[in-house]
Amino acid sequence: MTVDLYHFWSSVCSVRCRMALEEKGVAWNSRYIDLFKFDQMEPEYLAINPAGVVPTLVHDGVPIRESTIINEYIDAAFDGPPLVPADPVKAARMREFIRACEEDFPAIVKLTYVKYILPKLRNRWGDAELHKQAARRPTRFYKDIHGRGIRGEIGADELADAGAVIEGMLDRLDDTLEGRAWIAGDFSLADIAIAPYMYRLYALGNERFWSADKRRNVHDWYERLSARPAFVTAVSWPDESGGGYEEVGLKTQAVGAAE
Ligand SMILES: N[C@@H](CCC(=O)N[C@@H](CS)C(=O)NCC(=O)O)C(=O)O
Repeated sequence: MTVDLYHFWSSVCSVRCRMALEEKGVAWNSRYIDLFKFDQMEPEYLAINPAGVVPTLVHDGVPIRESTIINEYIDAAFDGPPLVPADPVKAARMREFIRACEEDFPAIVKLTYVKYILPKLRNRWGDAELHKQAARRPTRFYKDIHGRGIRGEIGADELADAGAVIEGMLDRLDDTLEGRAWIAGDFSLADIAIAPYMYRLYALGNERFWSADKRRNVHDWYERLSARPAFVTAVSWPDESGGGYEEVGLKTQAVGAAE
């Protein structure tokens, strides 16, 4: 049996799948797709993921795409602790939460792009190359974000809107966690779906949004979440091009929620 994960160190969607694989105890091979070198648009990769995004899981030669679908697949296809609750109502709650996370994804991407990805790309490439690569993106979503980002068109208003979406996400998380340890009751793919967003917010210096006095439930849950070995392994994948988050002044390692 071969399990290959095409992924990138800091990609939130890749973190999701690394965490699910670790939680299940699946042995997997790393196929590194360097988004800062535009590997995601190489023909060999587009052949298994025409959208030119990571991650892709390839199990015995069969590609599975979309991080939340990959995680459902990982849970169903491999032995190990279940990551979908057996109770159908809890499973439905889990999927509702994951769907909401997907809807909030553009807000995380915008914030990330301006504050972290673009500075890293600019350290490596000039404007002409960045414009050229933005135009090559197979999806309208990334053509738009990368194109406007490079032209400096993702301005303060749009970032403030993204911030409001993230505040709403944290409120929803805090409400959902009232009286329970994990989002769907049992630890599940819902906790894994939002885990990398939290880590990214942490890296961007936003963990004050879940300080104990602001969002107590999120604060306590993040302490539990970030103590899980699978979380630590998933978020600690090295930046194989060097530099890591520190290169652009961000924090690196979350082991327990910071105040
Ligand atoms: N809905 C997809 C989204 C995948 C996605 O957008 N991945 C990002 C990294 S988190 C990516 O590959 N971006 C490519 C790029 O920036 O060109 C999933 O959940 O797998």
